[in-house]
Amino acid sequence: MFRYTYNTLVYSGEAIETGIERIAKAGYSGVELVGEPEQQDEAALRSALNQHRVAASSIVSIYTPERDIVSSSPEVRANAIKYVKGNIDYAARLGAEVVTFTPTACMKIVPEADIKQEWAWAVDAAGELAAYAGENGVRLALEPWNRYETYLINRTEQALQFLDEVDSPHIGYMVDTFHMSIEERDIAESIRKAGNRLAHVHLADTNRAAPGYGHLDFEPIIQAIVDAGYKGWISYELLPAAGDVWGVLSGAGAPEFKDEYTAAAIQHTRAIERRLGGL
Ligand code: LER
Ligand code: MN
Repeated sequence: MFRYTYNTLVYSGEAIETGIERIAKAGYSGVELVGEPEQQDEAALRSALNQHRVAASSIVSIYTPERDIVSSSPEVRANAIKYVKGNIDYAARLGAEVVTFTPTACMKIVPEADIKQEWAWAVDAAGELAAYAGENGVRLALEPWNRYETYLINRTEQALQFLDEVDSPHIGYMVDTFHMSIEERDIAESIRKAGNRLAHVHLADTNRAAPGYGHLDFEPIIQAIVDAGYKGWISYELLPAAGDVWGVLSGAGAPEFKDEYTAAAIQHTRAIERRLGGL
């Protein structure tokens, strides 16, 4: 049986305790936290985690333009490294296993500097951050993003090349089926290629709604994750259907991502687990 967690990005506008209670009721054993430690009440968070017996599974880093690992500005690059280290500290304090890593600001879709130089900055930063993660008992997960959110690492083959160059056990490859449905030829095949380098999983359907609300066939994907021997968390990172990934969350909100999708997402994958023989 997988360990399931739900990304609280879509719970914006409510107290963290409310989200954790909802997640626990729906049968999850983990909660995926937004990488904004300074905006979160850690005492309230810890108490809700204890009360509902839910683990902090993972931290999703938020790469704003001020946190761009490959910015042409040395100050911004340094700030991005400091930011990810802060998320690693946060993960270590809460016992979360994984921090997500992508070496560009989200929705920056053209390079500022020479792309070979950007790649080299990214490899250096990932090496430094992976070492820091290892010292703190945390692992980084390199998440390729689709072409509308980044230009540097969009596909599995690029991510695996990057990981070869970083060459650290403290950073692995991350699946996000929404991005992969845009960029990969065969999602299951790409997961098989990543094999034991798999470090974290984001499931979402083709429209970023809960699995089952779009047109992705999750069965071969789940089978490939199992065949990879993956023992980490399965997270649902579901987001509203909008080009501006973050803007819509601070607007009117998206109520279906709360009770309806939280319950539907885990039920959908558990049904696949049962069909595949109670993995
Ligand atoms: C973050 O996990 C992600 O998948 C990005 O699309 C967020 O912009
Ligand atoms: Mn993701």
